[in-house]
Amino acid sequence: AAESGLNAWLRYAPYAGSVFDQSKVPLHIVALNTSTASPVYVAGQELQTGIDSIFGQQCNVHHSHWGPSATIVVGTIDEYTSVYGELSSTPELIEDGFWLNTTGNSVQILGQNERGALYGAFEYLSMLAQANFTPVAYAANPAAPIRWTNEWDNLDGSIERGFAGNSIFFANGVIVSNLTRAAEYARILASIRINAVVVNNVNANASLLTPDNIAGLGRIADAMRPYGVQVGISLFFASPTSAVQGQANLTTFDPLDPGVVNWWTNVTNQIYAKVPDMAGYLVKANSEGQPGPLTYNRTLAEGANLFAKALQPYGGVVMFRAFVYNLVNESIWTQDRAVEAVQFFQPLDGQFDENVVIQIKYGPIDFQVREPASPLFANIPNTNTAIELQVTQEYLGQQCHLVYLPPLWQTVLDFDLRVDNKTSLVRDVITGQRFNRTLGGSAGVVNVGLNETWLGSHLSLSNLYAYGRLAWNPADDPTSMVQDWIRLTFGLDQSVIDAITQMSLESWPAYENYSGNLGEQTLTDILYTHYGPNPQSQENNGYGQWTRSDHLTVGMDRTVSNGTGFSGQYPPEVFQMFENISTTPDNLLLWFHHVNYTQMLKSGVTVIQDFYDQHYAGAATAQTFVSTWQSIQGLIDAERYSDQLFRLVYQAGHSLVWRDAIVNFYNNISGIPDEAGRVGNH
Ligand code: GCW
Repeated sequence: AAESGLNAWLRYAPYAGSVFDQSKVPLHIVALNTSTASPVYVAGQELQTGIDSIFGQQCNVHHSHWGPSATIVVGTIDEYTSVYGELSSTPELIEDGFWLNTTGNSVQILGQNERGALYGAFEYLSMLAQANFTPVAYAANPAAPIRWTNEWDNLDGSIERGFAGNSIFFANGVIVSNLTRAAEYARILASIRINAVVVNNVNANASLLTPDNIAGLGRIADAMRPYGVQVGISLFFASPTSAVQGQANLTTFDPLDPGVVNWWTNVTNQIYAKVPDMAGYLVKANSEGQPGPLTYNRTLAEGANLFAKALQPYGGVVMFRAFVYNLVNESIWTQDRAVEAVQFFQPLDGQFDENVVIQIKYGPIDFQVREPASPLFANIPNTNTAIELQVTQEYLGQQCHLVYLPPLWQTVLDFDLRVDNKTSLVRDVITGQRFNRTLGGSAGVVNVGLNETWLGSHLSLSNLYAYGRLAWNPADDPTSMVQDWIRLTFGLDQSVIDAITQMSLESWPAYENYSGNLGEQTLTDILYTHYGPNPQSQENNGYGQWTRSDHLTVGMDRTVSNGTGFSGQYPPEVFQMFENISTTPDNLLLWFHHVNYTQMLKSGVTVIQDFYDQHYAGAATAQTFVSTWQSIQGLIDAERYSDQLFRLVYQAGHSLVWRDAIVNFYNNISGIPDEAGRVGNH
């Protein structure tokens, strides 16, 4: 059905303009590969399907030289030149890049490799689907080689922090037999140039490594390979002692023990026998109860390099997570979970093998509505890095709230860390540009499920779409990304584009305003659900997501002069800015400073009054999403219209619950009245 969400933004809705114009779009497609499982072959099919669907025009697909009339040629640049001869000028392409030329009679879509050719085909189709017939000729290259998703799928089929049903990969401890959805997911990911998926949860289970499951991984890889998407897996560090059926059972998982080295080498060899192009391993070690090298007094680098050495002969990479922390004690003023990553990893800079990438969450805590950029990006210049973003809205409304995330991600990607007093944007660190690294990029925690919308709500797909675009080009613009996505998803009506653009761009600021502003973090239930307001739960827990609120004061003192010292983990210019209240931006004030509720903000109101005002403002904005959505009734299909309306009405109501919970909490604890008289008993 047109309403089905399975095609995501690859809907290829019929073109409303004049009849098919062959001078604009050639009738013949030449896909320069005859193997049906190759990305170039798939690109030919995709072009055929797309053009048929958009223009109602059937094209023929050829797989070798075809020349009598204009064609759309898709293939690798090498194959093209061997069939059609040299190009007049050779575009500069790196791995996965492509050349798109629509200026001539024929359209050229030429990849540096097969994957690049497929990306180019999707680019061309995206233009056609948006009725963009402007002649173009350009080379497009990725900013970084690592453009991965992480799926937190458990082998029993459940998904940690997944809000769209059960796994498309696993059920009952094994890989599902029908992998149609895995192939469909790969298609969607290829269209946004994602090149690998880590299919199982970072809280991993050793039983993934049974011979049967390794064979199952081979089937997943086979399903995704035609789209140029590779498979990676998360590893449980203590697998050698886990009595994995079909594997040796050791008495130690010490990364320096020769038997352990052998065990992982052997398992890695078994995996590559079934998945010859496996992307690599993702490892969460010594974090949140997971075992790791520290268990044996080995360093995190020794732990990471154990896997790096096993993968090295195959060209695989280890994504080693920086999300390593010990529980902290709130009664000690200087304890702070935020400082731990730099403490663990900075001393190891330079000790990781070349095929290790440290995967760093955007902020030092955990996917909060606002965090400063993780200082770890500034502290390991001799190590490959990737940023970890979260598409699944764990703390941010779990897909029941519209929250368009790129403006949040941009605050980190565009942040200038001023390493050595030089421009050092996070986005240039992860691409390897700033410190001259060849490996790096992005990992997005997506957690798609069997739900027909993939993520649980139609509008949340804009986050996945934009994640892919940012992985390719971390400087891409949130507004143009969401507008392309709207046109592809909901059509070309200008009022639809305007309405959804406005809601999307207002959504993250609104959510921040009603769920915890001024850098206080998302005041949700910290202990378990991470959903709905629970300001009380921020205190007295070992997780360190504290606000240190009492009847007079609020905020975490992360200064060097009087607090946890976190601000000192940034290079000098940034440290100076965050160390001083006068130069700390209001939106991070309570992240860095412990102040009186009566502290004056740069905006000219007190902290407590700003809590009241912004929580009211944020919830008020959420009310407008309903009427804005209603303004496009009839301009999009009824099914998606009503499905999303239901969610927006819910969000509007829940935003009031958020607002009232938080303003009442602070009104009670501080006893300070709201100047506007909205809060408390009157
Ligand atoms: O955000 C927290 C989540 C955990 C998650 C962990 C992590 C997979 O609440 O569910 O575990 O982070 O990123 O490892």
